[in-house]
Amino acid sequence: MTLSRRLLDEEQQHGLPPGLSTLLLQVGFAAKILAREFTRAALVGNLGLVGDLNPTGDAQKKLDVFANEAVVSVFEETGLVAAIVSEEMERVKETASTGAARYLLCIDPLDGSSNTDINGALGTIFGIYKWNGPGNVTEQALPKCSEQIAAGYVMYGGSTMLVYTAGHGVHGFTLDRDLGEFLLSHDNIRCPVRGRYYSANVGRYYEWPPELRAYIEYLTDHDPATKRPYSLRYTGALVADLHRSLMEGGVYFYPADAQHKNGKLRLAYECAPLALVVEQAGGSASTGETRILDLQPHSIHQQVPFVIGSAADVALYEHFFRGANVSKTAP
Ligand code: FDP
Repeated sequence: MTLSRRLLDEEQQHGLPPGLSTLLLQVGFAAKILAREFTRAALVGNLGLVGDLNPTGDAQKKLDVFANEAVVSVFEETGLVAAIVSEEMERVKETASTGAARYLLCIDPLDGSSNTDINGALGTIFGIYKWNGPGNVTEQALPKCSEQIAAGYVMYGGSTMLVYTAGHGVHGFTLDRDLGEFLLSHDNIRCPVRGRYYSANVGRYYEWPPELRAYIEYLTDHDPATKRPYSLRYTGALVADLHRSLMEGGVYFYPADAQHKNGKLRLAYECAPLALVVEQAGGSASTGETRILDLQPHSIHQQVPFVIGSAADVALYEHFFRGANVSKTAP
């Protein structure tokens, strides 16, 4: 089943808001453009740095710039998007159709930039909100995370996958390059309640508080009854690590550390969209203290501490994070 056919069915069954399926199809179109460029980047001189920093201080890669320009033009041409918040743009971008358009798009065009030059997995993350018409653009571009009406990601790995939710479960599509179509490969994805994997930059272990170090001690302790030790999987791309947790169970976390006092990951276009996807699949996502979808962003590039994945694994992280138990025992 193609993406367009699946969206048509969802529209008939659940009555999606007008134009939403067009936007989700455009995600697919953008993904095809990006997948093609990522595949040939090494051959056409499109790897490496531009020389600038993005709004949160990361060195911009040529592919970051390409991906941003591609998604902006693909969504602008729909006439459905009033404003775009992107990791690569300092300010909210108002489109030519701001007056009439219905939606706000929050997007990380290229997740996992450090992987571009080593042929590693990459991603695109997006969240869609209703746009409430004229008014202060900056204020309107900061809706509460729970107001997202659709979200998802694209993963560029061994194959290119598009995973989305429009509030009726989570569905995964794989790009058939010969057909040029995304085909349904993972219908109604459910995140296992508990996994065997954890994903984190453990190189920052000594920058984490004792509560989190105790959590790592717990995960890596030997106890076959609770399937420990957990195995470490960290690709450098949030989308790829999250995808593993979503499919097979497990947990990804990026807490605050010495370099990232408020966490590293961006709330509007990384944490909130993935939180909606994972919750729709039965998992959870929080800062360690507060559910991500309950947050109200105060700025478009706001960073937060982040934990996401299987419900029981996130709950265990939160238990340790609260300092409820800094010994190596579980709740
Ligand atoms: P990147 O900066 O390379 O785009 O989005 C932020 C992110 O990657 C995540 O995809 C990834 O999990 C994390 O940051 C990697 O950060 P570290 O290099 O600090 O581990």
